[in-house]
Amino acid sequence: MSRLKICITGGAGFIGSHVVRLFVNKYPQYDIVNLDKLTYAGNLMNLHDLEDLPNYTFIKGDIVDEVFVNELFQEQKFDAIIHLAAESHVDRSISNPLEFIKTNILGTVNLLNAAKNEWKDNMEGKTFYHISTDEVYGSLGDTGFFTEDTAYDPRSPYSSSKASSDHLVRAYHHTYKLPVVVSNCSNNYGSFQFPEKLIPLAINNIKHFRPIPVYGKGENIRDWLYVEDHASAIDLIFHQGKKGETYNIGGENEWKNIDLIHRLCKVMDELLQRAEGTSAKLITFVQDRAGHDARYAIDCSKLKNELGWKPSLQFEEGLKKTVQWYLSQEEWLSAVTSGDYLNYYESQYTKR
Ligand code: NAD
Ligand code: TDX
Repeated sequence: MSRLKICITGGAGFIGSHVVRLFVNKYPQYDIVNLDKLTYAGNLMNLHDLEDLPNYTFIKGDIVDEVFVNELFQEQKFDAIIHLAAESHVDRSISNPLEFIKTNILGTVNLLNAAKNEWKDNMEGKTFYHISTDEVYGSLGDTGFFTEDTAYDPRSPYSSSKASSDHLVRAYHHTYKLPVVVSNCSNNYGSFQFPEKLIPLAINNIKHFRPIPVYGKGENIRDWLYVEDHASAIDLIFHQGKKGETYNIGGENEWKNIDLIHRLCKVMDELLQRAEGTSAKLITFVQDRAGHDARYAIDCSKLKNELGWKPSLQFEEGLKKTVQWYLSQEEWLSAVTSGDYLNYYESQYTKR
Protein backbone atom coordinates (compact mmCIF):
# COMPACT_ATOMS: atom_id res chain seq x y z
CA MET A 1 0.00 0.00 0.00
CA SER A 2 1.31 3.44 -0.94
CA ARG A 3 2.52 6.03 1.56
CA LEU A 4 0.02 8.81 2.01
CA LYS A 5 0.13 12.03 3.97
CA ILE A 6 -3.39 12.59 5.26
CA CYS A 7 -4.71 15.70 6.96
CA ILE A 8 -7.57 14.85 9.31
CA THR A 9 -9.36 18.02 10.43
CA GLY A 10 -11.20 18.04 13.75
CA GLY A 11 -9.15 15.05 14.92
CA ALA A 12 -9.25 16.15 18.56
CA GLY A 13 -13.05 15.98 18.66
CA PHE A 14 -15.37 13.05 19.29
CA ILE A 15 -15.56 11.26 15.92
CA GLY A 16 -12.27 12.72 14.66
CA SER A 17 -10.29 11.19 17.54
CA HIS A 18 -11.65 7.74 16.69
CA VAL A 19 -10.80 8.22 12.99
CA VAL A 20 -7.27 9.42 13.82
CA ARG A 21 -6.72 6.46 16.15
CA LEU A 22 -7.97 3.96 13.58
CA PHE A 23 -5.79 5.38 10.78
CA VAL A 24 -2.62 5.83 12.89
CA ASN A 25 -2.79 2.28 14.27
CA LYS A 26 -4.05 0.48 11.17
CA TYR A 27 -1.83 2.25 8.61
CA PRO A 28 1.67 2.75 10.04
CA GLN A 29 2.85 3.60 6.49
CA TYR A 30 0.61 6.71 6.38
CA ASP A 31 1.55 10.05 7.92
CA ILE A 32 -1.47 11.31 9.80
CA VAL A 33 -1.64 15.05 10.53
CA ASN A 34 -4.38 16.09 12.92
CA LEU A 35 -5.38 19.72 12.25
CA ASP A 36 -7.59 21.11 15.02
CA LYS A 37 -8.31 24.50 16.56
CA LEU A 38 -8.99 22.92 19.97
CA THR A 39 -12.31 24.62 20.60
CA TYR A 40 -14.28 23.64 23.72
CA ALA A 41 -15.06 20.37 21.87
CA GLY A 42 -11.48 19.49 20.95
CA ASN A 43 -9.33 17.81 23.53
CA LEU A 44 -5.85 16.34 23.14
CA MET A 45 -6.55 14.03 26.08
CA ASN A 46 -8.66 12.12 23.52
CA LEU A 47 -5.44 11.13 21.70
CA HIS A 48 -3.06 10.71 24.59
CA ASP A 49 -2.20 7.14 23.54
CA LEU A 50 -0.95 8.27 20.09
CA GLU A 51 1.24 11.22 21.10
CA ASP A 52 4.59 9.49 20.67
CA LEU A 53 3.84 7.45 17.56
CA PRO A 54 6.08 8.34 14.57
CA ASN A 55 3.25 8.51 12.02
CA TYR A 56 1.14 10.99 14.05
CA THR A 57 1.49 14.79 14.18
CA PHE A 58 -0.78 17.39 15.75
CA ILE A 59 -1.06 20.91 14.33
CA LYS A 60 -3.13 23.52 16.16
CA GLY A 61 -4.88 25.81 13.70
CA ASP A 62 -8.14 27.37 12.60
CA ILE A 63 -9.58 26.32 9.22
CA VAL A 64 -11.34 29.71 9.02
CA ASP A 65 -7.90 31.39 8.72
CA GLU A 66 -7.36 31.40 4.95
CA VAL A 67 -3.71 32.48 5.02
CA PHE A 68 -2.84 29.82 7.59
CA VAL A 69 -4.64 27.07 5.64
CA ASN A 70 -2.97 28.02 2.34
CA GLU A 71 0.51 28.13 3.89
CA LEU A 72 -0.07 24.83 5.66
CA PHE A 73 -1.11 23.10 2.45
CA GLN A 74 1.86 24.56 0.50
CA GLU A 75 4.24 23.36 3.19
CA GLN A 76 2.80 19.94 4.01
CA LYS A 77 1.95 18.54 0.55
CA PHE A 78 -1.02 16.47 1.71
CA ASP A 79 -2.24 13.62 -0.50
CA ALA A 80 -5.65 13.55 1.14
CA ILE A 81 -7.97 15.42 3.49
CA ILE A 82 -10.54 13.80 5.76
CA HIS A 83 -12.57 16.79 6.89
CA LEU A 84 -14.41 16.49 10.19
CA ALA A 85 -13.73 19.87 11.82
CA ALA A 86 -17.02 21.59 12.51
CA GLU A 87 -19.19 23.23 15.06
CA SER A 88 -21.46 20.27 15.73
CA HIS A 89 -24.04 20.98 18.43
CA VAL A 90 -27.54 21.94 17.20
CA ASP A 91 -28.49 23.84 20.39
CA ARG A 92 -25.36 25.99 20.17
CA SER A 93 -26.20 26.73 16.51
CA ILE A 94 -29.58 28.05 17.62
CA SER A 95 -28.01 30.47 20.09
CA ASN A 96 -24.94 31.40 17.97
CA PRO A 97 -25.37 30.63 14.25
CA LEU A 98 -22.45 32.75 13.06
CA GLU A 99 -19.77 30.49 14.50
CA PHE A 100 -21.34 27.65 12.47
CA ILE A 101 -21.34 29.66 9.26
CA LYS A 102 -17.68 30.55 9.77
CA THR A 103 -16.28 27.12 10.59
CA ASN A 104 -18.64 24.86 8.68
CA ILE A 105 -18.95 26.92 5.49
CA LEU A 106 -15.97 29.28 5.26
CA GLY A 107 -13.62 26.75 6.84
CA THR A 108 -14.65 24.12 4.31
CA VAL A 109 -14.19 26.53 1.39
CA ASN A 110 -10.70 27.41 2.63
CA LEU A 111 -9.78 23.71 2.65
CA LEU A 112 -11.33 23.18 -0.80
CA ASN A 113 -9.41 26.13 -2.25
CA ALA A 114 -6.13 25.07 -0.69
CA ALA A 115 -6.54 21.49 -1.96
CA LYS A 116 -7.53 22.70 -5.43
CA ASN A 117 -4.50 24.99 -5.66
CA GLU A 118 -2.07 22.36 -4.45
CA TRP A 119 -3.44 19.54 -6.59
CA LYS A 120 -4.33 21.49 -9.75
CA ASP A 121 -1.51 20.00 -11.88
CA ASN A 122 -2.19 16.42 -10.88
CA MET A 123 -5.31 15.23 -9.08
CA GLU A 124 -4.40 11.54 -9.54
CA GLY A 125 -4.46 9.64 -6.25
CA LYS A 126 -5.72 12.63 -4.27
CA THR A 127 -8.86 12.60 -2.07
CA PHE A 128 -10.94 15.28 -0.39
CA TYR A 129 -13.30 13.37 1.92
CA HIS A 130 -16.03 15.49 3.52
CA ILE A 131 -17.80 14.10 6.59
CA SER A 132 -21.39 15.20 6.95
CA THR A 133 -24.66 14.44 8.68
CA ASP A 134 -28.11 13.01 7.98
CA GLU A 135 -29.60 16.27 9.34
CA VAL A 136 -29.11 17.91 5.91
CA TYR A 137 -32.04 15.86 4.59
CA GLY A 138 -34.51 17.47 7.00
CA SER A 139 -37.09 15.69 9.09
CA LEU A 140 -39.14 12.53 8.40
CA GLY A 141 -42.68 11.60 9.40
CA ASP A 142 -43.47 8.17 10.86
CA THR A 143 -42.27 6.28 7.81
CA GLY A 144 -39.57 6.44 5.13
CA PHE A 145 -35.79 6.75 5.08
CA PHE A 146 -33.20 9.20 3.78
CA THR A 147 -31.41 7.88 0.71
CA GLU A 148 -28.49 9.51 -1.10
CA ASP A 149 -31.06 10.97 -3.54
CA THR A 150 -33.29 12.60 -0.91
CA ALA A 151 -33.55 16.35 -1.57
CA TYR A 152 -31.80 18.52 0.99
CA ASP A 153 -34.12 20.30 3.46
CA PRO A 154 -31.98 21.47 6.40
CA ARG A 155 -33.90 23.17 9.16
CA SER A 156 -31.44 24.31 11.84
CA PRO A 157 -28.49 26.70 11.52
CA TYR A 158 -26.24 23.67 12.12
CA SER A 159 -27.78 21.48 9.42
CA SER A 160 -28.00 24.41 7.01
CA SER A 161 -24.31 25.13 7.43
CA LYS A 162 -23.48 21.44 6.87
CA ALA A 163 -25.79 21.32 3.82
CA SER A 164 -24.06 24.39 2.41
CA SER A 165 -20.64 22.80 2.86
CA ASP A 166 -21.84 19.55 1.22
CA HIS A 167 -23.05 21.52 -1.81
CA LEU A 168 -19.75 23.39 -2.05
CA VAL A 169 -17.75 20.16 -1.89
CA ARG A 170 -19.84 18.68 -4.72
CA ALA A 171 -19.58 21.96 -6.68
CA TYR A 172 -15.76 21.74 -6.53
CA HIS A 173 -16.00 18.23 -8.00
CA HIS A 174 -18.23 19.33 -10.87
CA THR A 175 -16.50 22.63 -11.55
CA TYR A 176 -12.83 21.91 -10.85
CA LYS A 177 -12.78 18.08 -10.97
CA LEU A 178 -11.59 17.98 -7.36
CA PRO A 179 -11.60 14.28 -6.34
CA VAL A 180 -14.16 14.44 -3.54
CA VAL A 181 -16.26 11.93 -1.66
CA VAL A 182 -18.99 12.72 0.88
CA SER A 183 -20.69 10.68 3.58
CA ASN A 184 -23.77 11.56 5.64
CA CYS A 185 -24.11 9.76 8.94
CA SER A 186 -26.75 9.45 11.65
CA ASN A 187 -26.28 10.17 15.40
CA ASN A 188 -23.08 8.72 16.82
CA TYR A 189 -22.54 7.58 20.39
CA GLY A 190 -19.55 6.17 22.26
CA SER A 191 -16.42 7.22 24.14
CA PHE A 192 -14.99 10.77 24.02
CA GLN A 193 -18.30 12.45 23.08
CA PHE A 194 -18.60 15.87 24.68
CA PRO A 195 -21.28 15.73 27.40
CA GLU A 196 -23.50 18.37 25.82
CA LYS A 197 -24.97 15.71 23.49
CA LEU A 198 -27.89 13.61 24.72
CA ILE A 199 -26.25 10.32 25.75
CA PRO A 200 -23.12 11.56 27.57
CA LEU A 201 -25.07 14.44 29.11
CA ALA A 202 -27.63 12.00 30.51
CA ILE A 203 -24.92 9.62 31.77
CA ASN A 204 -23.11 12.44 33.54
CA ASN A 205 -26.31 13.80 35.09
CA ILE A 206 -27.52 10.39 36.25
CA LYS A 207 -24.15 9.73 37.81
CA HIS A 208 -24.51 12.92 39.89
CA PHE A 209 -28.27 12.47 40.61
CA ARG A 210 -29.03 15.56 38.49
CA PRO A 211 -32.20 15.96 36.35
CA ILE A 212 -32.10 14.37 32.87
CA PRO A 213 -33.48 17.10 30.55
CA VAL A 214 -35.74 15.58 27.88
CA TYR A 215 -36.93 18.07 25.26
CA GLY A 216 -40.68 18.31 24.65
CA LYS A 217 -42.39 14.96 25.14
CA GLY A 218 -39.30 12.94 24.23
CA GLU A 219 -41.00 11.64 21.11
CA ASN A 220 -38.37 12.70 18.57
CA ILE A 221 -36.60 9.80 16.89
CA ARG A 222 -32.92 9.42 16.09
CA ASP A 223 -30.92 6.59 14.50
CA TRP A 224 -27.88 5.72 16.64
CA LEU A 225 -24.55 4.33 15.44
CA TYR A 226 -21.55 3.31 17.56
CA VAL A 227 -18.76 5.77 16.79
CA GLU A 228 -16.17 3.07 15.99
CA ASP A 229 -18.55 1.75 13.32
CA HIS A 230 -18.69 5.24 11.81
CA ALA A 231 -14.88 5.27 11.81
CA SER A 232 -14.78 1.88 10.06
CA ALA A 233 -17.21 3.18 7.42
CA ILE A 234 -14.98 6.24 6.91
CA ASP A 235 -11.96 3.94 6.45
CA LEU A 236 -13.84 1.92 3.82
CA ILE A 237 -15.21 4.94 1.96
CA PHE A 238 -11.82 6.68 2.01
CA HIS A 239 -10.15 3.67 0.40
CA GLN A 240 -12.91 2.28 -1.81
CA GLY A 241 -15.55 5.00 -2.28
CA LYS A 242 -16.01 6.31 -5.82
CA LYS A 243 -14.97 9.93 -6.39
CA GLY A 244 -17.93 12.28 -6.76
CA GLU A 245 -20.20 9.88 -4.85
CA THR A 246 -22.11 10.21 -1.59
CA TYR A 247 -22.61 7.39 0.91
CA ASN A 248 -25.19 7.36 3.69
CA ILE A 249 -24.07 5.74 6.96
CA GLY A 250 -26.55 4.62 9.61
CA GLY A 251 -27.10 2.19 12.44
CA GLU A 252 -30.56 0.91 11.41
CA ASN A 253 -31.26 1.54 15.06
CA GLU A 254 -34.07 4.02 15.63
CA TRP A 255 -35.05 5.14 19.12
CA LYS A 256 -37.56 7.59 20.50
CA ASN A 257 -35.57 9.83 22.85
CA ILE A 258 -37.69 8.90 25.87
CA ASP A 259 -37.34 5.15 25.20
CA LEU A 260 -33.60 5.56 24.79
CA ILE A 261 -33.37 7.45 28.08
CA HIS A 262 -35.35 4.73 29.89
CA ARG A 263 -33.00 2.09 28.46
CA LEU A 264 -30.00 4.14 29.54
CA CYS A 265 -31.46 4.56 33.04
CA LYS A 266 -31.78 0.78 33.31
CA VAL A 267 -28.14 0.25 32.29
CA MET A 268 -27.00 2.94 34.72
CA ASP A 269 -28.97 1.40 37.62
CA GLU A 270 -27.34 -1.96 36.91
CA LEU A 271 -23.79 -0.64 36.55
CA LEU A 272 -24.02 1.74 39.51
CA GLN A 273 -25.77 -0.95 41.57
CA ARG A 274 -28.68 1.33 42.30
CA ALA A 275 -32.21 0.02 42.92
CA GLU A 276 -34.17 -0.43 39.68
CA GLY A 277 -36.05 2.77 38.84
CA THR A 278 -33.66 5.13 40.69
CA SER A 279 -32.27 6.82 37.56
CA ALA A 280 -35.63 7.08 35.76
CA LYS A 281 -36.88 9.29 38.61
CA LEU A 282 -34.44 11.94 37.33
CA ILE A 283 -36.21 12.26 33.94
CA THR A 284 -37.43 15.86 33.57
CA PHE A 285 -39.39 17.12 30.58
CA VAL A 286 -38.15 20.57 29.58
CA GLN A 287 -38.96 23.14 26.91
CA ASP A 288 -38.55 21.74 23.42
CA ARG A 289 -35.66 22.63 21.11
CA ALA A 290 -36.73 25.35 18.63
CA GLY A 291 -37.56 23.74 15.26
CA HIS A 292 -36.84 20.27 16.69
CA ASP A 293 -36.66 17.74 13.81
CA ALA A 294 -39.11 14.88 14.44
CA ARG A 295 -37.34 11.87 12.98
CA TYR A 296 -34.13 10.92 11.20
CA ALA A 297 -33.69 7.49 9.60
CA ILE A 298 -31.01 6.44 7.15
CA ASP A 299 -31.09 3.97 4.30
CA CYS A 300 -27.46 2.81 4.16
CA SER A 301 -27.97 -0.01 1.63
CA LYS A 302 -25.63 1.62 -0.91
CA LEU A 303 -22.72 1.44 1.54
CA LYS A 304 -23.60 -2.11 2.56
CA ASN A 305 -24.18 -3.44 -0.96
CA GLU A 306 -21.45 -1.61 -2.86
CA LEU A 307 -18.65 -1.52 -0.26
CA GLY A 308 -19.65 -4.40 2.03
CA TRP A 309 -19.82 -2.34 5.26
CA LYS A 310 -21.68 -3.54 8.29
CA PRO A 311 -21.77 -2.26 11.87
CA SER A 312 -19.91 -4.44 14.38
CA LEU A 313 -21.96 -3.78 17.52
CA GLN A 314 -25.57 -4.16 18.56
CA PHE A 315 -26.98 -1.17 20.46
CA GLU A 316 -27.33 -3.04 23.78
CA GLU A 317 -23.64 -3.87 23.80
CA GLY A 318 -22.56 -0.45 22.49
CA LEU A 319 -24.60 1.41 25.10
CA LYS A 320 -23.23 -0.70 27.94
CA LYS A 321 -19.63 -0.20 26.72
CA THR A 322 -20.26 3.53 26.45
CA VAL A 323 -21.65 3.82 29.99
CA GLN A 324 -18.77 1.74 31.37
CA TRP A 325 -16.30 4.05 29.62
CA TYR A 326 -17.85 7.25 31.02
CA LEU A 327 -18.04 5.79 34.52
CA SER A 328 -14.33 4.95 34.38
CA GLN A 329 -13.26 8.39 33.07
CA GLU A 330 -13.59 10.65 36.11
CA GLU A 331 -10.57 12.77 35.12
CA TRP A 332 -11.67 13.24 31.48
CA LEU A 333 -15.23 14.11 32.47
CA SER A 334 -14.30 16.65 35.09
CA ALA A 335 -11.72 18.24 32.74
CA VAL A 336 -14.25 18.71 29.94
CA THR A 337 -17.16 19.74 32.15
CA SER A 338 -15.35 22.66 33.76
CA GLY A 339 -14.87 26.13 32.30
CA ASP A 340 -16.79 26.95 29.15
CA TYR A 341 -19.10 23.96 29.57
CA LEU A 342 -20.40 25.17 32.90
CA ASN A 343 -21.30 28.55 31.38
CA TYR A 344 -22.99 26.83 28.45
CA TYR A 345 -24.94 24.44 30.67
CA GLU A 346 -26.11 27.29 32.86
CA SER A 347 -27.45 29.34 29.93
CA GLN A 348 -28.92 26.35 28.06
CA TYR A 349 -30.83 24.71 30.89
CA THR A 350 -31.71 27.43 33.38
CA LYS A 351 -33.74 29.52 30.94
CA ARG A 352 -36.31 26.72 30.66
P1 NAD B 1 -17.03 17.59 17.81
O1 NAD B 1 -17.74 18.87 18.09
O2 NAD B 1 -16.87 16.59 18.88
O3 NAD B 1 -15.55 17.92 17.27
C1 NAD B 1 -15.30 18.94 16.34
C2 NAD B 1 -13.79 19.17 16.30
O4 NAD B 1 -13.54 20.20 15.33
C3 NAD B 1 -13.20 19.65 17.63
O5 NAD B 1 -12.02 18.95 17.91
C4 NAD B 1 -12.93 21.13 17.38
O6 NAD B 1 -11.84 21.63 18.13
C5 NAD B 1 -12.63 21.14 15.88
N1 NAD B 1 -12.88 22.46 15.29
C6 NAD B 1 -14.01 23.21 15.43
N2 NAD B 1 -13.87 24.38 14.77
C7 NAD B 1 -12.65 24.34 14.17
C8 NAD B 1 -11.94 25.24 13.34
N3 NAD B 1 -12.46 26.43 13.01
N4 NAD B 1 -10.72 24.89 12.88
C9 NAD B 1 -10.18 23.69 13.23
N5 NAD B 1 -10.79 22.80 14.03
C10 NAD B 1 -12.02 23.12 14.50
O7 NAD B 1 -17.77 17.00 16.54
P2 NAD B 1 -18.11 15.47 16.19
O8 NAD B 1 -19.38 15.09 16.84
O9 NAD B 1 -16.90 14.64 16.37
O10 NAD B 1 -18.41 15.63 14.62
C11 NAD B 1 -17.34 15.55 13.67
C12 NAD B 1 -17.91 15.72 12.29
O11 NAD B 1 -18.87 14.69 12.02
C13 NAD B 1 -18.65 17.04 12.08
O12 NAD B 1 -18.36 17.51 10.78
C14 NAD B 1 -20.12 16.68 12.21
O13 NAD B 1 -20.93 17.55 11.46
C15 NAD B 1 -20.12 15.27 11.66
N6 NAD B 1 -21.17 14.38 12.19
C16 NAD B 1 -21.34 14.22 13.54
C17 NAD B 1 -22.31 13.33 14.02
C18 NAD B 1 -22.51 13.10 15.49
O14 NAD B 1 -23.42 12.36 15.86
N7 NAD B 1 -21.70 13.65 16.37
C19 NAD B 1 -23.09 12.60 13.11
C20 NAD B 1 -22.91 12.80 11.74
C21 NAD B 1 -21.92 13.68 11.29
O1 TDX C 1 -30.54 17.70 26.77
C1 TDX C 1 -31.01 17.21 25.74
N1 TDX C 1 -32.28 16.70 25.73
C2 TDX C 1 -32.89 16.17 24.64
O2 TDX C 1 -34.03 15.74 24.70
C3 TDX C 1 -30.26 17.13 24.50
C4 TDX C 1 -28.85 17.66 24.43
C5 TDX C 1 -30.87 16.58 23.40
N2 TDX C 1 -32.15 16.13 23.46
C6 TDX C 1 -32.76 15.53 22.26
C7 TDX C 1 -32.60 16.35 20.97
C8 TDX C 1 -32.51 15.27 19.91
O3 TDX C 1 -33.80 14.87 19.50
O4 TDX C 1 -32.06 14.31 22.02
C9 TDX C 1 -31.83 14.10 20.61
C10 TDX C 1 -30.34 14.01 20.35
O5 TDX C 1 -29.81 15.31 20.59
P1 TDX C 1 -28.25 15.64 20.37
O6 TDX C 1 -27.44 14.67 21.13
O7 TDX C 1 -28.07 17.10 20.62
O8 TDX C 1 -28.06 15.27 18.82
P2 TDX C 1 -28.78 15.80 17.50
O9 TDX C 1 -29.36 17.14 17.67
O10 TDX C 1 -29.71 14.70 17.03
O11 TDX C 1 -27.52 15.92 16.50
C11 TDX C 1 -26.45 14.93 16.56
O12 TDX C 1 -26.54 14.02 15.50
C12 TDX C 1 -26.27 14.45 14.21
C13 TDX C 1 -25.07 15.62 16.51
O13 TDX C 1 -24.99 16.55 17.57
C14 TDX C 1 -24.83 16.26 15.19
O14 TDX C 1 -23.52 16.81 15.13
C15 TDX C 1 -24.96 15.22 14.12
O15 TDX C 1 -24.82 15.79 12.86
